[in-house]
Amino acid sequence: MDFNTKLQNLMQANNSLLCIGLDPDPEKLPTTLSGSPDPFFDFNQAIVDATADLVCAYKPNSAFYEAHGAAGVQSLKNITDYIRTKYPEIPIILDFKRGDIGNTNNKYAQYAFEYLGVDAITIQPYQGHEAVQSYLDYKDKGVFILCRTSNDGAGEFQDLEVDGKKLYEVVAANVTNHWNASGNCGLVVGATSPDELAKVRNIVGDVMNILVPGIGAQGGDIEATIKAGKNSTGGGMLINSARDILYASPAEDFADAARHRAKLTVEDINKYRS
Ligand code: OMP
Repeated sequence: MDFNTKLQNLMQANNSLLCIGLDPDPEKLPTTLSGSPDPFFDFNQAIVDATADLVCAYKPNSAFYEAHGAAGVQSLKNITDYIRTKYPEIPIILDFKRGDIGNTNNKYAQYAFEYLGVDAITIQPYQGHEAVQSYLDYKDKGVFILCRTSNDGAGEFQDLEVDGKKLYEVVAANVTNHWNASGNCGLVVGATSPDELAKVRNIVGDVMNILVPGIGAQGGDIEATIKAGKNSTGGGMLINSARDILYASPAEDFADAARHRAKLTVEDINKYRS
């Protein structure tokens, strides 16, 4: 089953646009996990088991695993294998924001789609359409392209004017009109800039999925985000939250607390979808 169908099915089944970021940080993990041979796996497994019926996807960010070398990459492999086996209906998006010449992108794609077996990835568009074709050729996989990011300095390049348009608007238009021949592209737009999100939705039309990080720990407003980014059926967005849910409690009850926070987040999101 291709990524978009898998995502759509789960959005409907769970009535959810929530994507939980699996970004384990050793300094924030409950001390009860400190004796474990793979604390990241145990933490992620508990979070996934507690929230599987509340999400439309999980998004592990590769940095949190790569930072710990081979053991970290093994933890990432362990949790992606676990989700694919125990919850095959849940899409996994590897957040790694790669981008290089095509010959090198082939290898990044092999790592993500074949070694880890994830359903979708995030990439950066700086090297252009020809270079990212390596990813787009995996027609069953989702490819989320950075468009207008959530960080404070996002505008330094992304808001530059090119032929009367902002660079992020050019990215949105090119992806929609030229990159999406197989229908497997999505865009990343931060929840911290709802005006830009509304412009991107306007450019991409109704069908394209937009991955929206920046609610929760980064302070993005859920009402403004949903109103700006939803499509005509109240969907077409994956609203990502990591720290706010993962670390809702620092204690042994962390998974229950994460479930509670995730449930409130889904309810809050759904208030503004219709
Ligand atoms: P929290 O701020 O903890 O909810 O995590 C946000 C996650 O989304 C992190 O993994 C970020 O790397 C990622 N992210 C952004 O925060 N801003 C962006 O513009 C893009 C991403 C992303 O591509 O997911």
